[in-house]
Amino acid sequence: MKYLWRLLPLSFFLLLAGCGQQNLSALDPQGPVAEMQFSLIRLSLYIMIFVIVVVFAIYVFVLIRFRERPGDTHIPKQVHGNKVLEVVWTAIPIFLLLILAVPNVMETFTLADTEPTEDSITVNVTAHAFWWEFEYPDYDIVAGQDMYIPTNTRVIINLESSDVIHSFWVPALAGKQDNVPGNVNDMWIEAPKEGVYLGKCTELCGPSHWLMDFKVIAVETDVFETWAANMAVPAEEKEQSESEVLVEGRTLYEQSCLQCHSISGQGGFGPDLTNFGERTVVAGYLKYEDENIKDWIRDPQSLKPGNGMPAFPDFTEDELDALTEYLKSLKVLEE
Ligand code: HEC
Ligand SMILES: [Cu+2]
Repeated sequence: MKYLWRLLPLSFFLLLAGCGQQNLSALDPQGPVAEMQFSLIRLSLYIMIFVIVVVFAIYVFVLIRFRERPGDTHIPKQVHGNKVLEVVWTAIPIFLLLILAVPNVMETFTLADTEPTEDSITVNVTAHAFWWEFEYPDYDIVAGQDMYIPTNTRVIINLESSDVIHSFWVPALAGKQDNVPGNVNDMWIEAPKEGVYLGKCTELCGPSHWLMDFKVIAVETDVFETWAANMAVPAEEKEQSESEVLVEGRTLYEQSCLQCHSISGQGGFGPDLTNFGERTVVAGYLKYEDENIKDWIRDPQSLKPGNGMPAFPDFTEDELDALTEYLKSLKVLEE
């Protein structure tokens, strides 16, 4: 047990050292929005520490200096109504609150400014129980689960919901904001470097709320432009593989899945799968493995209770293999 403690800093370090991946922590802020918010957190923390230290110091001093000694009989001098004291302990909190208020008010205006600029892009984020849809109005495309954005670009985000209240949170990039049905909330983010920024729904929205994960993937501007252009290619203009498995997979897909899952189309009841072959997880959280894709198709409800996809228990193993191969072949960036 004694030695286990020594491992603690190490495990903490390993936890933080996910390569190129920004974890679910607001304490390692990335980009202007998160940095501003973190600096406000820090400022209030410093003020609170200052207040606690001063109050406790006075408390301990008074405890010792004015304690009752054996044989004490006289009553200490009464200072009730002392004007100087009253003014001092009113002025100090006012002063501290001013230090807090000025940067807070100033930065709130900067953070609330979601006017699109010449270089900004806009993403309409719709939350569904229990997945995320990202619509890029300037590019006329829709993506599921992975939100690609260009680095060092102001990204204006409009938050909507198709069912209940959800909340959009990418801790490394910005504080959370709610997706409220029938209402649009907006915010902006900017990612300073390439990488994957983990995101989560943070409003209890149903039985699989805790599995409602997504990713913001920041890439260089030219990669983003390629991604967006390829996402926009209509399905019928895409080169289709002649491979027997893929043809079978595509046929099954068109029969059973296309009604909900668009490929190079404008959204559907379920996540767009145009670039499913480039996901790193299945349904937001399952490891990206053939077995998991097949398990998901067979019985999505046992993996994510209450989600909108029906079970497909009747596919044969071969059919599932073909579907899985086809799904994995859906790519827009790599070949
Ligand atoms: C009735 C509509 C519907 C049908 C039909 C349907 N799905 Fe789904 N599917 C969904 C919904 C909704 C989700 C999102 C589930 C969640 O994560 O909450 C989903 C999620 C998925 C995912 C995970 C997507 C991701 O981005 O990780 C895969 C893979 C998938 N479906 C494959 C299929 C396949 C293959 C078929 C056909 C055999 C199919 N689906 C048929 C509604 C449907
Ligand atoms: Cu949610």
